[in-house]
Amino acid sequence: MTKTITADEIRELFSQAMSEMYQQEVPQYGALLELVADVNLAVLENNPALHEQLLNADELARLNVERHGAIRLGSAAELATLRRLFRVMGMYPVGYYDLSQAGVPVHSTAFRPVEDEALCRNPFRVFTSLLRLELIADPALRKKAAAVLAKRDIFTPRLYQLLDRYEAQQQFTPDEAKQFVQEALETFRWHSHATVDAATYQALHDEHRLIADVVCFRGCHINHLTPRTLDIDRVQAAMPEYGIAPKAIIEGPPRRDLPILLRQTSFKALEEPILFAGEHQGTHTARFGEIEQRGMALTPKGRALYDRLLNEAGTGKDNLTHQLHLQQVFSAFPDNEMLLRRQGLAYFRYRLTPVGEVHRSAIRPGDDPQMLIERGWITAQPIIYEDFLPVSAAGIFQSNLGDNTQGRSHGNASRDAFEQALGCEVLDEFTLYQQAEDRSKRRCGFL
Ligand code: OOG
Ligand code: NI
Repeated sequence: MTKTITADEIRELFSQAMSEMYQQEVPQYGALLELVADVNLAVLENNPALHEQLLNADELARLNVERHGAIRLGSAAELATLRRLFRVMGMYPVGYYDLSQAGVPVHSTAFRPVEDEALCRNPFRVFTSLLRLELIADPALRKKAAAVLAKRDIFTPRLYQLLDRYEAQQQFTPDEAKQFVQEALETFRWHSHATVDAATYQALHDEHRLIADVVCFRGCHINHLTPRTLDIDRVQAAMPEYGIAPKAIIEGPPRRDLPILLRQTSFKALEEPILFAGEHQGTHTARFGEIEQRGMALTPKGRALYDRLLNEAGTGKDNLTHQLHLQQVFSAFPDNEMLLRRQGLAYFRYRLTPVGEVHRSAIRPGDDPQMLIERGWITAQPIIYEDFLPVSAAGIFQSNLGDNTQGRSHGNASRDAFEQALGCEVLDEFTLYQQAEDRSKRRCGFL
């Protein structure tokens, strides 16, 4: 029998290869990785309780391999092939994000693993956006962009062969997997030669910087990679020391005892030399670095409260004022595990304690988990949020598009069109978290 390799293993190889490539391409990302590792180590040293909690929740092992990336695609066909590519690595599209509300002419999903074990091993995610050509106002420019995109193929011929082979066999040999990782990497690589002349680039750029970024290159270069930190405020404060200029404001909820959802910040995109068709020299800014701190996943009820408070808080100009204001507004969001649980605001994963194991047969479907916790038979751990936030994503996009791109609010989501391009429906994040919680309840015996 030939040896095979699992989707988890291929994802791990790919995520590692991608990180190495990006460190070569954007050395500041390497500096950021060092800073994040230093801060994470210090946090764990100073906070044995957190160390213990992460260890028990199987969160510690994945911390150092954990990252997400982002790409922007130009056509439905590209998105459909990316879906095939990510499937090989056990990554499926979760969620629909409409960025047009923030004046960014794309809509997006996140490809990520969905099963507990896969997430625990390596939760590599790729935020994947599709350009919406129909939002280009000038019809001539729209046609031009479509024509340029129609001429490119962002995948290598060998990659298509490998995808066909994978789909026929439903598996790869280790050697095929190695080839697959190499070929897939080509799609995400940076190309300093633009495929258009300077005038076309400028026209697309003037319509929206993002359109030039998507349309004018041979591939869908990875535009950032994001390690996970345990203390984003500390990383943000230390960035200048490491020669990195952070964006003004940390996106997402404020600092809390029990972190919720996702907090993010980034450093500004680099200005990189490019060569236009016709050999004119120019520059392009697209690629940057980002960090994130993840907290617990919220139920629809918790999320509605988050969205309401975030909206109420608005955005501030400097981080300190903004964070203080956020903290005031978010005092309405319980920061206590029992309240979060009892009010049904967040998802939890339940586990039997050794004592609980002994009493397993006495636990009945419908038992109140709070009672079981108080007896010391089960523990509840928050389920970590594995997804993204549209308002934060818009803030990250904006910070790299120059501060003068104000929201042109097209504001019309087009989920059907996105799913048609993708070739399937996106999975619903809330359903996935609910299923994870329910599985854990069933294992304990009270569901
Ligand atoms: C994606 C921006 C969104 C995040 O983490 O929310 C994002 C992009 O700039 O292509 O990466
Ligand atoms: Ni990101």
